[in-house]
Amino acid sequence: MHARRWLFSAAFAASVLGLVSAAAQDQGQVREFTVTGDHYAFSPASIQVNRNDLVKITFTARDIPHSLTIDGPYRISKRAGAGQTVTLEFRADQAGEHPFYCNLSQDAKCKDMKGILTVR
Ligand SMILES: [Cu+2]
Repeated sequence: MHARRWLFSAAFAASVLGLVSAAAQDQGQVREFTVTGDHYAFSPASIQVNRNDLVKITFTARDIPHSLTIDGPYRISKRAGAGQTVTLEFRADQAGEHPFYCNLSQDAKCKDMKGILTVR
C-alpha cells in the first residue's frame, strides 16, 4: 500500500516537473536590444530572436525624431524625439521576417530607414 502510494507520488512529481519545464521552454527568454536611429538608419538594422522570446528594445533617436514601427502581426510603434529614448516590449509569438521602419513623415528621408526583425 505504502509502496503504491509512493509510486503514485513519484509519477505525479515527474509529470509536474515535465509540465513546468515544457512551460518554461514555451515562454522563451528575455532578449534585450539597444537600437539607435541616426542619419536615416537603424543600428543594428537586424534583430534575431526565437519565437516566444520576450523582446525588449531600447530605442534612441540621435539626431532628429524617429520612430521604430513594426506592422502586423505585432502592430507596435514608438516615437522618440531628438536625443530621446523609448522602450518597446512585446512577446515574439509570430514567426517570420517582420520589417521595421520609421513612420515619421516630417523628413522625407525617414522612409529610407529599414530594418528586419527575424523570429525563428
Ligand atoms: Cu525617422
